[in-house]
Amino acid sequence: MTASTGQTAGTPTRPLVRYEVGEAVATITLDRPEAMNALTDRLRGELHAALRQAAEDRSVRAVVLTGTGRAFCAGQDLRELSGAVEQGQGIGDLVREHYNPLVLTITGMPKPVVAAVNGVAAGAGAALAFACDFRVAADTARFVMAFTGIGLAPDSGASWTLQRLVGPARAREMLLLGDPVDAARALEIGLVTRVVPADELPAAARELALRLAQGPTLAYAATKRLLDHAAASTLEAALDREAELQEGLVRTADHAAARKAFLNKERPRFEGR
Ligand code: T3D
Repeated sequence: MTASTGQTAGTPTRPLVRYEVGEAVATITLDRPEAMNALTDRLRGELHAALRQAAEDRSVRAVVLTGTGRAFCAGQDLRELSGAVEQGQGIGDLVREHYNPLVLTITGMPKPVVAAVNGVAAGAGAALAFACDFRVAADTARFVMAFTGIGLAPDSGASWTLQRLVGPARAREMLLLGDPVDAARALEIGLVTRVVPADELPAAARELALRLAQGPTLAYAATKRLLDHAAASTLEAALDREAELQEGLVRTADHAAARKAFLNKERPRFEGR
């Protein structure tokens, strides 16, 4: 088990992101419930550090991203944003330097990421959940594409991810109208994988993450890369890329073990290598 320290320049502060590892699953918890886990500069920094730690730690084979309290994440902290805008800070650079790397670290994570959406997910907070491989939601969760509500357009990849998850018409409706989409509707439109009673969410998300953590990690990483590549390529290019990655995977210990297990009519034991 490890946890972030939240220490900055000798001033002890409570961490805003908790990082815990157990049974090859890293659980990253946004822990600023008093402001619905809204993203401040510090929280984004701690989140990025936790995501990078999970990406780099080869003993971690699946990741859960969740929040404390009644929100998953309410997006950009609007109090901090007001201060920044009033001081003349450019938002384009903030998005490029702070939000985009977060999204790319999640989508580029070489292991599966499960969002355990424990409550409201708004704006960039919802976009973080969309960047994950799975979304398991509490029945109390809701998604609010809050961008236009504050006179902004989607960022953090929501214009890209949402329409791939629910189709262009529904994405357009959600992004233009900004009406909350509750958990039941989210399940209906394919935005989430599963909805469970709120008190069962941690166990349900962990169960999925544990299953993934016992799987062929390198094959999962390759599958994610192939899907992302195929989303912006021709069939010919996708076929080429499949052949290229398959070439590497066929040499892995996990593939050798699975081949042997199949021939012996046994269940394979994957070690993620
Ligand atoms: O580069 C950039 O910085 C731009 C990037 C933008 C990316 C974005 O994420 S834009 C979208 C930003 N987020 C929002 O606009 C969402 C704002 N919040 C809401 O719409 C609602 O609060 C929620 C739908 C999330 C939840 O509604 P509800 O009724 O359940 O709760 P509430 O009463 O509105 O909020 C509870 C508390 O959380 C409240 O604080 P208080 O009054 O009890 O002290 C509220 O101010 C605080 N809170 C909620 N969202 C934010 C927030 N505080 C700061 N920033 C927030 N985003």
